[in-house]
Amino acid sequence: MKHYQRMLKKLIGFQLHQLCVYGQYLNLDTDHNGMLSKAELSRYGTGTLTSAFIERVFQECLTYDKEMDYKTYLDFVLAMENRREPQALQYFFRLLDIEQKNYLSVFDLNYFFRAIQQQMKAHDLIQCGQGDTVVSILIDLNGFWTYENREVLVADNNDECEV
Ligand SMILES: [Ca+2]
Repeated sequence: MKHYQRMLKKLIGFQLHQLCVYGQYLNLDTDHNGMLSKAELSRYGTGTLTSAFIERVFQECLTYDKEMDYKTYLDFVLAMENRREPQALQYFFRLLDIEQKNYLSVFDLNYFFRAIQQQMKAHDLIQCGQGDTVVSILIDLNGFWTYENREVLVADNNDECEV
């Protein structure tokens, strides 16, 4: 019985999540044409994805007249929400490997890092409330790994709390 309840809870949670994802899609589609443009997708989440990354999504993923349909959006959301899963990492690797060499070169890393650099100002660093973490990641290898481990711990806790 408990097993059945847990399954039902999971199924309801999954369907609620699907509804949420579709609701987000409709919210992002501000011109109501049923598709997402680059500008519309750039408002995804906290609206802080770099234009360099959004550009790569539209270059590599299936689009129609440079607009994204719900199926492509769903693949994008699944990857974004499951960044630790091999399938998601393959999705991102395809986007990060700009010249399709099957490895990430300094050129690829610089391309994405520059975009972060260009978008971050001293004011952002102070206002974001995570300035110390950002500085630690950028200047100290130990800081980077500490942050990485913190993320894993938070994700593990979230797994246990999920519906
Ligand atoms: Ca639209």
